Amino acid sequence: MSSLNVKMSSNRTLPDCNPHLSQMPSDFLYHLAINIPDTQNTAEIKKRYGHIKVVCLGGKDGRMQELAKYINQNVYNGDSGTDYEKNLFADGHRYAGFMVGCVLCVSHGVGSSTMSVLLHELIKLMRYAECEDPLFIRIGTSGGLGVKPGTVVVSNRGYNGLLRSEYEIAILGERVARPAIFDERLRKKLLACAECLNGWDVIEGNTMGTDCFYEGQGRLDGASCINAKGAPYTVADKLNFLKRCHDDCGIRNIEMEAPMFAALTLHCGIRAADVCVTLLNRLEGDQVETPKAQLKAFEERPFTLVARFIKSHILGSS
Ligand code: R2B
Ligand code: URA
Repeated sequence: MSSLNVKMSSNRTLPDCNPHLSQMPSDFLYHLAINIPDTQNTAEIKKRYGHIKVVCLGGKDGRMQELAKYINQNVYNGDSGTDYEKNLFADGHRYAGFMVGCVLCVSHGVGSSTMSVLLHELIKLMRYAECEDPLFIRIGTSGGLGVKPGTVVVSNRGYNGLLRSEYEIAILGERVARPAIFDERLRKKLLACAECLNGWDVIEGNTMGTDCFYEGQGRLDGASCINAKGAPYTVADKLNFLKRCHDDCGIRNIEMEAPMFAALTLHCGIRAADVCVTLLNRLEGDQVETPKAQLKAFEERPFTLVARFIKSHILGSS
């Protein structure tokens, strides 16, 4: 079912990442406000979510609602037969989720901590619903490195701010580092959908995901701009760092979730991809000043690629 050879529990397609789950009689997915009253009989949740094949994730509620609309129009020719405007996770007041056919579009907020809470609960939801090999695709925005604004980057690996391709987390007071690699098969299929696009590029590259938008991404325009030695860092320091990212690590874009997203999905046996449009070239500046209309057009680029992928590889018609 996945690129990882995970051991399955006996009664469902659940990788054995948490042996406690099978001992829990019920499970409340708190941030989604979804109750699993009987973990041994999940027929109801299977009826609602068991057909999901792709989970699309993006930062903003509104963008995910737009994506559901876009998929209804462009994948299902306006006739998905689903109420794609209904926010399924409204009662949790944290994230928004919209179902369109076999696709679930969910917002994850900014950064790894908010997205990881969501991922834990969504992965469990997919498992309780016995979804078969659901694909998780993040559709996001990012800062580019040496690429034209508007370029879409399909990530190979995530890199953290220390330029390591891993996600580091403290578990029980100890450092745990997990590899941050996206699924190769899914990445290749997405890249193959990039033919004949209207004047914009889709490239493969590594993606740095930081915990801080400002100093973490080497910006000079945050409330603070101070290096590890306690001194202000300069334009030259920033450019040196960004060039190292580009030349030594093959990083082509910077956002705030890639290492965690790659690592947690790989660890849990979920095939995942990160597809982000670049809003600016970070070698040329820090401020995101993309005009509203341009931002909308740029944000639609990953929609186009992912919709093509779903149409040809998931629904099998192009
Ligand atoms: C890209 O954009 C957001 C920050 O503005 C963050 O979620 C990300 O990864
Ligand atoms: N999102 C980021 O995290 N960084 C950018 O530069 C732009 C969008």
